[in-house]
Amino acid sequence: MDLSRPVVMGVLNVTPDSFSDGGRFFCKDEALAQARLMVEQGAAIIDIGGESTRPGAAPVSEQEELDRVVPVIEALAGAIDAVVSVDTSTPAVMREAAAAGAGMINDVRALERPGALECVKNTALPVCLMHMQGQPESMQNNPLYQDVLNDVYTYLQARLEACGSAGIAPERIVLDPGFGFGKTLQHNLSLLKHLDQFTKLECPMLVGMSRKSMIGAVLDKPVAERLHGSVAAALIAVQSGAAIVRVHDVAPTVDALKVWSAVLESA
Ligand code: 9MG
Repeated sequence: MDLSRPVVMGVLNVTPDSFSDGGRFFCKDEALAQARLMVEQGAAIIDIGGESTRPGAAPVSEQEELDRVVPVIEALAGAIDAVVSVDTSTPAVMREAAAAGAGMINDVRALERPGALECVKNTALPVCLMHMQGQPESMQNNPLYQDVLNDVYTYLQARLEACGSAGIAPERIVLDPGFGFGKTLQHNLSLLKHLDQFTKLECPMLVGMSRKSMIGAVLDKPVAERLHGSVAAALIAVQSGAAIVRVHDVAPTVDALKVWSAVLESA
């Protein structure tokens, strides 16, 4: 993956209960059409998830997750000019997704599930390790940190080390502070303000704030009215060193990044 310039990862939820699109892309054909559209709009990565990780979401069975994501990955891998990423924490799903052609693993639990480190080591794929405090069912019930920046940084550093010990080379790793995952508005804003600090970990950084409640809280707007705020947040993230921005609205984000790049490359 060429990350010499920031790239856009388009979100493709194949769940009936995701927070922002409410299962709009649950049906396979619609999911495929949406993925193709996002690639035409400039997405370099399509992130396919079969289990919602929104606050309060209940877990789904391994079989259900496999049934949702594997057919979509099979149909897309090799058929689109983008990397197909699988958003999962379940080793069996990682394995089957890799066999179906996925080119990246995005794990919001940073390979903490039993067997996940070993499984990823064997796939040889790049992997995103994200910070989350708690689990989606209850993570927004009073999240607490001593110092959010230091706590998240230390956690990611420890997971990077765990990957090294498990034989996963640092060149394969992408790190993500996990906006909205067990964090208050103040935690999220503070992480965004100091996001550049995470570049010291010397791995590409992935950031996802698209349509999240932190944008809603700042703007006092519902999910359907968070586009402009989400694009602003993505720009702040790339300005602070993010290599990948995970978004629902690919076209406006790609345009914003083009303007950002043009300015950066000007004399
Ligand atoms: C699956 N998912 C939802 N939000 C996310 C975020 O902010 N980062 C990553 N890596 N995955 C996310």
